[in-house]
Amino acid sequence: MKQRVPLVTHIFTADPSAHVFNDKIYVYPSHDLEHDGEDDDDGSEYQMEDYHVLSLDNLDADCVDNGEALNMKDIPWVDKQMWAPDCVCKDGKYYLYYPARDKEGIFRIGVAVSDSPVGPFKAEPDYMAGSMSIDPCVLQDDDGRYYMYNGGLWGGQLEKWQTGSFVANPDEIPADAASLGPYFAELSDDMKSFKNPPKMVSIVDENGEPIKAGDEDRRYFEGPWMHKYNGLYYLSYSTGTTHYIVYATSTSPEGPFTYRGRIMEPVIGWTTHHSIIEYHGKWYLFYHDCEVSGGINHRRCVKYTELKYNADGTIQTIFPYDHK
Ligand code: FUB
Repeated sequence: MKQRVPLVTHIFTADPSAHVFNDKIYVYPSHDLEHDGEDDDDGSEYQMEDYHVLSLDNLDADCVDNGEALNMKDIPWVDKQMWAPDCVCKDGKYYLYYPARDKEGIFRIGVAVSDSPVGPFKAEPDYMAGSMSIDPCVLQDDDGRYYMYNGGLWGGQLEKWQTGSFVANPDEIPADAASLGPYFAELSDDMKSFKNPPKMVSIVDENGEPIKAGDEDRRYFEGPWMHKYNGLYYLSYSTGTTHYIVYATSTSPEGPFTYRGRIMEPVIGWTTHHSIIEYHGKWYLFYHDCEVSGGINHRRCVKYTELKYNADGTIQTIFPYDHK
């Protein structure tokens, strides 16, 4: 597979969560559906209904679409919008975590289980108790614990949960107030519930001051990913309105995370969403853009490129179209 070209083009795919299971690469993307509807700030254009798992035997192999792995028609609590998923393995079982709107229009996180990394996945009948918002990603830590990070502003409804309950029309957060972070929760042993209610992690600057809500180049918007490098926890995420992928680090999975810099400059299309994996001693960033569709925001394609660290653990910024 070449870098910086779509993994597949027979369907539109976005929000790639990549993992290495049994020495193969598996990518869990959203499946963008084609339609002619308008875009809005609520993300109504993202009308996904199912998931397909992509796989690569190695980085020279063709990418395989393993077919439909889960469809919303088989999930009693889901009304619409199966957005960015993630998958982890525990004791030979694969757990697919996905956000979707419930029958009241509120985003929740569901879980579905399979004996195979490519599914089919069987969904639990209800969403995870205490879950809210979008974009789950799960880290399997070195000690065998599993942590979920999730949340997204605007269409992802993160700002609607500031009181602990869902508020349909919250006041705007002042620009000089601390920005919201993603939620963090440890998963229970059954992988289908949280050990404790999710709590927000804090992202701070080099002086330990919270990144402000008005700091749109650095504040958290959506699409969290968590990986570890040399024992440090790297929380990376999209800044949404400014279209960067940036990162912050901590010695603890719960943070606080200190902002460190930019991983990728904007891609073609409004959203930017990624994951990071190590494969055979090198590091790779999986991401999406709208180059193939000519900038149609809900017709995205998943790509990957190499990611490089500096000796001090900082990440070199990627310019997504510089190879051309
Ligand atoms: O794909 C729908 C939404 O767009 C995702 O949940 C966000 O991260 C953004 O990529």
